[in-house]
Amino acid sequence: MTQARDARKVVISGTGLYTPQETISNAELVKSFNAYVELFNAENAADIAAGKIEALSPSSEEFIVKASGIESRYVINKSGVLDPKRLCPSIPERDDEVISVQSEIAVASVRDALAQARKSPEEVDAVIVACSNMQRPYPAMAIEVQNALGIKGYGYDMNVACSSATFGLQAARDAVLSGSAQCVVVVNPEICSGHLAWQDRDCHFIFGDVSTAIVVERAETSKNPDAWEILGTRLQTQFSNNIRNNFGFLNRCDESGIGARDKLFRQNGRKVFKEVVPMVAELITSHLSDESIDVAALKRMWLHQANLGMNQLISKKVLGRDPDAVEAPVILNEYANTSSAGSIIAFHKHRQDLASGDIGVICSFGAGYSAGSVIVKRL
Ligand code: CO8
Repeated sequence: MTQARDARKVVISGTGLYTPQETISNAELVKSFNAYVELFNAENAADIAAGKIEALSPSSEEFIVKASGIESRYVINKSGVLDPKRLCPSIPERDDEVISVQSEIAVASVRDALAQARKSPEEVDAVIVACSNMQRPYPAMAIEVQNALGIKGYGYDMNVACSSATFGLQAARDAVLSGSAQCVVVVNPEICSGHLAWQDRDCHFIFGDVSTAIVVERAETSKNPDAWEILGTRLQTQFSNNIRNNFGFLNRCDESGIGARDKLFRQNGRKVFKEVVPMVAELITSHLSDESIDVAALKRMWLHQANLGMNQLISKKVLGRDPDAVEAPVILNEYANTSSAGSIIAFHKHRQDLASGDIGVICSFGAGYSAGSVIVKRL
């Protein structure tokens, strides 16, 4: 009987993290942005004076920290982002025969996760690349990652913006539960720097690059004593244009829109803040209730890392009081918003102190809108 129950237990048996080597502090970012503003305003002085275009305003470190809690970010390429005449990462294209940069960082994080799970690639039979932006439509990034690691079985890509990791976790758990896979790796290679309008003062500070990976399998096959049972998953989506990116394969069919601002990330940050906080608090609260878990038993919330104030408010709504420093760990001060990877970085770095039987929630939220809640218990 116990064995039969164990066979239905699905666990996270390892997580992995790849962090790019280059960082950009707010001071460096603001300096190069403000140099760009000066250049732009000087080059367009006549049109600005004639009222044809508006002068650009400088950014400020104080605003960034106060509005978001972000202090720095990691990027694949720093020099291109900080060049005021470019403000875009410089990432050379590679031959088809060479692994793509997104798969390369994905593979690094999968290796880290497999080492923690004490698994070899031969023991994995599915790869889900779940993230906001794929480097190309096909062949799927997941199949390239699978090939690079020598994993059998299958791989596919999925995109639910910032919620991709939790949606991937549900897909992985369902596959293991149904028996269609034995061990699934979910990987979140986020190269947000490539989709960010670094020229836009409202959002130039928000994102960073990183890759995270998660190994999902049955409890009975797990070799890691630090495994976390997935007690339940809950996903929600609700259409909104408040976070949007119109980049896509049809762009070339209307020349007038090529290179326009709407082909990169843009948002109405205030509206997102106001609308997503209650949605997420309600998702976590109702999910806990449906799993018959008292909120007092919730030891940790590994939340999506977009905005410090947002996380504090969500935690407060769920707990009914202010969270203490360890209950809702923050990594966005160092990493910025890394889209789907944020909650997984928090889980990766801030779970070792919890005891057997402790319960926590991994929760993502973002464009779509989309939100995902994954309740886990340390075995
Ligand atoms: N420096 C100085 N001043 C600034 C700056 C700046 N950099 N930027 C704006 N200001 C000014 C504004 O112009 C405004 O001035 P005024 O009052 O005169 O109009 C004032 O500061 C206040 O501006 P805001 O109202 O915009 O400031 P907020 O306090 O709302 O803070 C935030 C802005 C930080 C964006 C905040 O609204 C926020 O974090 N909201 C939540 C957003 C969120 O969580 N979004 C999730 C998006 S991520 C996602 O879904 C993944 C997408 C896929 C990833 C793609 C990768 C690129």
